[in-house]
Amino acid sequence: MTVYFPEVKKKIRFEGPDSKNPLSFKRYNPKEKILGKTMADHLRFAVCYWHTMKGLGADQFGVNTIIRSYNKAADPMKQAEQTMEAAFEFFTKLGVQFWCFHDRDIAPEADTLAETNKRLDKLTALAKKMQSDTGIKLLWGTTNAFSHRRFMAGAGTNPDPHVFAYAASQIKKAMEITKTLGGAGYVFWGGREGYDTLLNTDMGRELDHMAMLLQMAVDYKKKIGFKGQLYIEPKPKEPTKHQYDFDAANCLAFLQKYKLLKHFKINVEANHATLAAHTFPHELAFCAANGILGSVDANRGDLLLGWDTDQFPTDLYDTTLAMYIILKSGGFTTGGLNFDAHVRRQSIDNVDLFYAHIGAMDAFARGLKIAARLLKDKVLDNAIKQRYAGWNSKLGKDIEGGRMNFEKLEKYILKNGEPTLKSGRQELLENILNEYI
Ligand code: XLS
Ligand code: CA
Ligand code: CA
Repeated sequence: MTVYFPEVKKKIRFEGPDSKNPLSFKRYNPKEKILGKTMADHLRFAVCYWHTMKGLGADQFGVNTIIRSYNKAADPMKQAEQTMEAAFEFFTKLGVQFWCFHDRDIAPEADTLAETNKRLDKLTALAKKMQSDTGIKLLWGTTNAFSHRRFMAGAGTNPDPHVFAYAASQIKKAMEITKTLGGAGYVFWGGREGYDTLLNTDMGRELDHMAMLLQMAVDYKKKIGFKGQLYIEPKPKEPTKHQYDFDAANCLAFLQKYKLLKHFKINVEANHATLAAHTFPHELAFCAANGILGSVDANRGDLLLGWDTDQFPTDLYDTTLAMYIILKSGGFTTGGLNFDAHVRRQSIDNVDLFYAHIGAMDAFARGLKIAARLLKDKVLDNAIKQRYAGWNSKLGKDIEGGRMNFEKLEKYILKNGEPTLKSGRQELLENILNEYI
C-alpha cells in the first residue's frame, strides 16, 4: 500500500511533558483516566476532511501553496480514492477516534445528481472498509450546499424552489451515507443561508423555507432509521453578510419557533463564537444552560483578523473553560471535539499537519486535566454558590417558588431597606484560575 505520510513512521505516542520529541503527545494520554473516564472518551477527537485533507493553503489573495502526494492523479476519482487512503493513514498515525466530512469532500461532483451519487457510493464503500480496518469512526457527516454556483443565493433559503429541491436531494443522500458509515451525528451549517442585501430578500419567507428543509430532514431521518444526533452549527456572517443561524441563542429561538427543538442540538464552533462577538465559553455555557450542547468544532480565530481563520486551538484558558463547561454539563454523548482548523499558508510540509493536531490535542488534554481539578476542588462552584447564597433565604425561595409579586416585594423593601452589597471577587477568581493553569 502507498504511504502518503512517510515523514511519520509510526503512531504518535504519549511520551509525557519531558519529552523533546515534537512528534509525541506531552499531555494527551488516551488511556489515562480522569474523573473515571479515559481521556480519549472525554475528548472524542475528530479530524475534519475538508481542511486537513483538502485544504491546500489557498486564501482570498492567492492560490494553493501546499502540494500533497495524494492529489496528483489526473483522474478525479483516482485522486478521491488516494485522498481517502491518505486520510485513514493520517487518522491512524495521529491516533484519533473520529473523522468528519462533507459529501463533496470525499467525492467530486459529476454532471448529474445520479452520477454524483454513484461516485459517492463508491467512496462511501471505501470509507466503510477503511473504518472497519482501522476502527476509526464517523463523528458526523454533512452536506456542502454552499460551494457550487447553483447555491450562490443559498440552499434552503434560495429564492428559487428548484435550488431548494436540489439542496434537499443532496441532504437526502448525505444522510443516507452518514447512516451507512454509522455516523454519530449529522451537521447543518447554513453556508449561504442568509442574505447579502435586504433589498432583494424576503426574510420571513426564507426562514419558513429553512425550517421546512430541516423538518424534511427530521422526517427522513426517522424514515431511514438514522440514529445519529442532528446539529445546527451557528455562524453570524461569512460567506453572507448576515447568516440566519447567527449564534446559539438565535438558533434556539428559531428551533423553538418552528417546533424543531427536540430534534436538534448545537455544534458550537469557537471561531464562529468570536465572529458573533461572543467568547467560545459563552456559546458553550449558553448551550449548556439550555440543554442543547451537542458537539464542538475546536479551533480559534485571530483577534486582529476579522474573518474565519480556523486556526488550531492552543489557548489554555479557552480549552480549560471549554472542558470545564463540557464536564459540568455531563460530558459528550454523541458529540466530540472536531478540529475544524487548517494549517497556515506557509505550513507546507506534511509534518505540519501532525504538529498542528498534536498541539491542539495536547492543549485540550491540559484543559481537561485542569478543568477536572477545578471541578474536584469545587473552587468556582463554591464561589458561585456563595455569590447566590441569598437565594436560599426565605425571600429568595419565595421569589423562585413563584410566590411573590410586585406589591409583596415592595413591602419587603419598605421594611428591610437597602441591600448589603457583596464583592464579585473577579480578580481573586482570575488569580485562582491562573494558579490552576
Ligand atoms: C464553515 C463551517 C463548516 C462547517 C461544516 O465556516 O465551519 O466547515 O463546520 O459545514
Ligand atoms: Ca465548523
Ligand atoms: Ca469556521
